[in-house]
Amino acid sequence: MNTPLARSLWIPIAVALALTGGCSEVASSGGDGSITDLMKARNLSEADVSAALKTYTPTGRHDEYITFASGGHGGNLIVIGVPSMRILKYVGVFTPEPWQGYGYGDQTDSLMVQGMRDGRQIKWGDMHHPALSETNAEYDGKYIFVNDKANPRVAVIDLRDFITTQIVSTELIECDHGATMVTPNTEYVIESSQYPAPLGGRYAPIEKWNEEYRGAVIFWKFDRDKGKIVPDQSFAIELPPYMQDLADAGRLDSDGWVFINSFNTERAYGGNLEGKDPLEKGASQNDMDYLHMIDWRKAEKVVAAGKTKTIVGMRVIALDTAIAEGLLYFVPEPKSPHGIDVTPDGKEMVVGGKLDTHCTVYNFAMMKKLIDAKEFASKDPYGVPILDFKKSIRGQCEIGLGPLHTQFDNQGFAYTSVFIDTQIAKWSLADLKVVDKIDVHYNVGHLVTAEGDTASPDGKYLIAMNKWSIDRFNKVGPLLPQNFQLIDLNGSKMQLLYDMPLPLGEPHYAQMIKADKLNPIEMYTPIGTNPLTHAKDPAATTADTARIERKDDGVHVYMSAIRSHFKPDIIRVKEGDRVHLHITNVEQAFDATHGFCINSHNVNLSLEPGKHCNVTFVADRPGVFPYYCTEFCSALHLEMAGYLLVEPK
Ligand code: K7E
Ligand code: CUA
Repeated sequence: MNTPLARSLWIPIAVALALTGGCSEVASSGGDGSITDLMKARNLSEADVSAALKTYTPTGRHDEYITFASGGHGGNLIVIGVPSMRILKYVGVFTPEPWQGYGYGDQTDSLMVQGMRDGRQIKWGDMHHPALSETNAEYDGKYIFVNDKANPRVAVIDLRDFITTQIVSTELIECDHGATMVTPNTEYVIESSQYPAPLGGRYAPIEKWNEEYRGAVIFWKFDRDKGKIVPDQSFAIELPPYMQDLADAGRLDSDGWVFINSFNTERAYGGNLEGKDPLEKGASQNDMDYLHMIDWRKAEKVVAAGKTKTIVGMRVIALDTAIAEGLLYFVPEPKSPHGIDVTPDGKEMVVGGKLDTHCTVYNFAMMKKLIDAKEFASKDPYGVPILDFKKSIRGQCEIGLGPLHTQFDNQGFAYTSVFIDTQIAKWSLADLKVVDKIDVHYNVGHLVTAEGDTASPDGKYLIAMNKWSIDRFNKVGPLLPQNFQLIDLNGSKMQLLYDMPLPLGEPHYAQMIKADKLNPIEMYTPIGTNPLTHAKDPAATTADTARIERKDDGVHVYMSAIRSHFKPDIIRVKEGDRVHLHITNVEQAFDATHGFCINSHNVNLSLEPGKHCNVTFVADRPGVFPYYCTEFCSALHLEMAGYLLVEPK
């Protein structure tokens, strides 16, 4: 079954070759001519102009939707306006982000510490799946969660100010992928593993795969009032050593359940240098893998009854217990599938075939009936009950080569990304028939539609998140940007509107929310607010209380910032002193942000209006160190500076 994968490489290359003959440049604008002259001068068709009119957003106008896209290897979250496709922000999450001072001061350093794995600082993340917080299975615009697949971690971003406020990680698992997804009222943030390993970071020989290696799904308890994940109230369920893949939470009819698909139920682990089949061959033998169904409400009760063991601080329901308590069921799914997406009404689950040309539509009521009647077709080697495939599905839709992820609109249509065909397929959920297809460029992974994974999708817009861009943009060397393609869903035929290069990582997934559901603050109040607590910092300063105090633990500098000075603008310390800077931006004018940096000390802060930052460092080198404001805040911005004087011992 390696042909489709091989073809995935060939098709874009063939397309590229076909295109190399044609010139795809657009001439420069033809001065003040009429529209027709402009079209001619720039070599634009009517379809081009219609696409431009649908995305062009004049200065001062705002976008209707906001997309939160994963930043992939960049480890940061990207905020994009739709339909203009203007980038509005990168939110620092797993990777230091200098402009926001993220990772260059005490508060954000503490987040980097939360994100350590086994005591080691991790300097990057592989972000895959952002998930907006939900109330009654609708985006509520309050929080967004993201995962790091490589160093399994989950982060919480507060949408009051679009900053990361927490990172959690458990050594229980070594890699995640079914993350992050939320339950319909954000009771839990889901993180399930991908590559099995002995739970808890132990060593076991890989030949002990079947006995010692395991997967797990973690239910991170979210406390909405505090805006924090509570690790002590979280729990995990042990899973067989298959490669669990994507996850989605049931809603409405299927509320209380979580669905996770899987591949490598063959339990292959490679060994191609040791005379065995390569991993991907071993993992593609079976015609069926298993869709996991997990009853998380029942699991909560099992946890409350104390039927757990604790591994590296995490309460874990053992696989045997999960089976005995009726928490875990399997349904066959063809064949090394990829996406799993619950339909808006929560009645059905769509699974993308990946190595199979169909999307399979599972019916929750049918599956639940089999479970309630204890009617099982067989068991897996660990004793997990398996439902009958035919009795669990309503049907299949023939999609094309390499169907992956599915999103929905408000007209009863599903949209599936088709990786190998590099297309988006629009199909009817009611009669399981494709009604339209559109080419994308190239090798689409996820796609996102407006509120497309909630109980009431909006339709309107779709973004194809393409892995390859080949010939779409000017050449920039061998590493090319990703390509987000905006597609209009308003007509009966899908229309390609816009290509947006993204040059910082492979974004994978995104969420698209109605912009007016977001209600971000304009500045921090009261003055001196610490963004991590959203309360006034004990060390907050005003211009009147700015001062320098020598204490047992070092020199404390209480500093205010306002256009166009820092107070104090001279700091005198002795070589070897520990310096604690407590800086408050006392401005209350929208967008009056100051920056603060000191050379050679890795100190760089962003001080938005009302914000308070703390930063600690040792003045271990005698010398004269200018500090200055890094935001061009005023006519006297260049004068907004001062000196750190470190006197030799
Ligand atoms: Cu398909 Cu990580 Cu969601 Cu990428 S995964 S595409
Ligand atoms: Cu403050 Cu420049």
